[in-house]
Amino acid sequence: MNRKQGSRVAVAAAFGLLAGSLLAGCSSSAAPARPAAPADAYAGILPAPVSAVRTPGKQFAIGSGTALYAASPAAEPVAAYLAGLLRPATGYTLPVVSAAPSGPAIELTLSGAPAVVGDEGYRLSVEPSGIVLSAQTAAGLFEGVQSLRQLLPGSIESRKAVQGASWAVPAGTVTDYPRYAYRGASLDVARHFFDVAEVEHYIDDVARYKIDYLHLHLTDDQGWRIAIDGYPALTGIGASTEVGGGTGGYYTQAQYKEIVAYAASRYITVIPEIDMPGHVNAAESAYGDLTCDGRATTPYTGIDTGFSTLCTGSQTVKTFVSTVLKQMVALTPGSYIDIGGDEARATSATDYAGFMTWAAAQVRADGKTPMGWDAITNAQTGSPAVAEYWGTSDSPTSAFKAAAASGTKVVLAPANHAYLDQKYDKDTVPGLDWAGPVPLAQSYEWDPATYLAGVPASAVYGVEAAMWGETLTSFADLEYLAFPRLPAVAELGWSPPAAHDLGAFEKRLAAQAPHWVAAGIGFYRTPGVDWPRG
Ligand code: TNX
Repeated sequence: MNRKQGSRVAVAAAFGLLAGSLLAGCSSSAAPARPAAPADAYAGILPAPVSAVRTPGKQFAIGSGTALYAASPAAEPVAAYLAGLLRPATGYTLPVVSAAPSGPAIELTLSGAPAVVGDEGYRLSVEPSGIVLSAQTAAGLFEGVQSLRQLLPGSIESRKAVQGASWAVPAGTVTDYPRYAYRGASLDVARHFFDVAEVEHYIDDVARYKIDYLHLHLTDDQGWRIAIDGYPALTGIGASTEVGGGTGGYYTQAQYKEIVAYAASRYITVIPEIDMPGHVNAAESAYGDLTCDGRATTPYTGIDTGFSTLCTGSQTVKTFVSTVLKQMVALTPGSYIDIGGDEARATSATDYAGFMTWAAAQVRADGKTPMGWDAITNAQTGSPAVAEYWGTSDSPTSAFKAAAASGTKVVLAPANHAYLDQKYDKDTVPGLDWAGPVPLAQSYEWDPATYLAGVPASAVYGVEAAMWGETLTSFADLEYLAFPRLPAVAELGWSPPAAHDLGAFEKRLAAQAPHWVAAGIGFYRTPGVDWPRG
């Protein structure tokens, strides 16, 4: 409708109306509507932007003479990143320059963006004469680049030159900024290990959808994945296996720093999670004095939870935990250290509260903010703190509500919506199903602001798409479970509530598919989306 009329309407809103009328028109039909990708590239930007207005009939074509103009030194890394995205498929030189070029250019600038875009937003303006991407920070420019790449044909993602393609960007303007400051993706590298290259690959995957935190679940019963000076057996023994009995693995501290730096180059902050006082069998298989009977446990390769506990009252345990936390603090430029705290069924409630209160204080004493699963609200974590809700009901405990009311920030990862490790439907493999199955629509159809009864919208810090690793035996498994549900959770974190519309979202997804195919991202062709062939 808006496409034909060329009306200057915010595409996100107009698209919602279009989808609504289509669905209404089909309501008597047995077959569900299968939304095709939007013909207007601006309606295909995912997460849906705050405002996207196409200028009909005009475009800017990236060509062999196009330069990438970084108008300030702070814009240079993002311009270089953009060049890295565009050069392989186009085969063009696309020089990054620091002086205004006389010819056609894509300009990245830290001046001129409206104040409303804030720390992570951007304005993208495409005219026949050139493209100007403006923001107040390099992070905002980076998010704008993610939108810009989506306006190009999917083949832009090819890592080999594509002959005979046209690299036209339709003209228009996007003004965009996030709904929530926290848009997380978690990755469990403990149940199955993913090496540095795989983690970096996943960082690139999630960065496309404007995720800004990577929560790395580094330790669990089945594996301890980070080297800690002074405790060599953590990696010697604790890292030597994984679910199913594979060889496991771990990151040296140098490798971990590499992951953190790589994430930072994508404006993503890594949050390390050292899970305690439960989920510690791997550590206890390496150091028997972490248990109360002093005996090392047997390495564990199954998928049960809740059976292990640190001997919370022991000085040996406290020395161990404070050493680990101090080293993680030193490896972490970000604000948060996650101390886990979930499923501590082998720890008494009193021991749990005392121990997690102490662990949170360790983190805070080293200048970081403690984060943990929702049960940490049973301890006195102090303020600020972040509690991540993973339950499947909308009724948190009174301790959780009290914490949220008194300043604890809430990250929402309700398992029946945001757990990417759950099966899509009963027949899909891999995946667990204790909170599922979680079909695409279920991962999208909830509102973080109103989800939890008794938790004010003002306490909601954001959302997280959680990826547990029990059933992940390869990187392909990881992408299969993440796509297309990760974009659903990412959109809840970024897009304004007014843009929320399942039919329009499914069209945006269909528009992503050619990019995924060209980039080699595996995905599940969920029913309900008119996935293009190929
Ligand atoms: C529950 S979510 C867990 C994890 C499992 C996950 C599997 C949470 C805080 N604990 O230990 O891996 O379910 O879906």
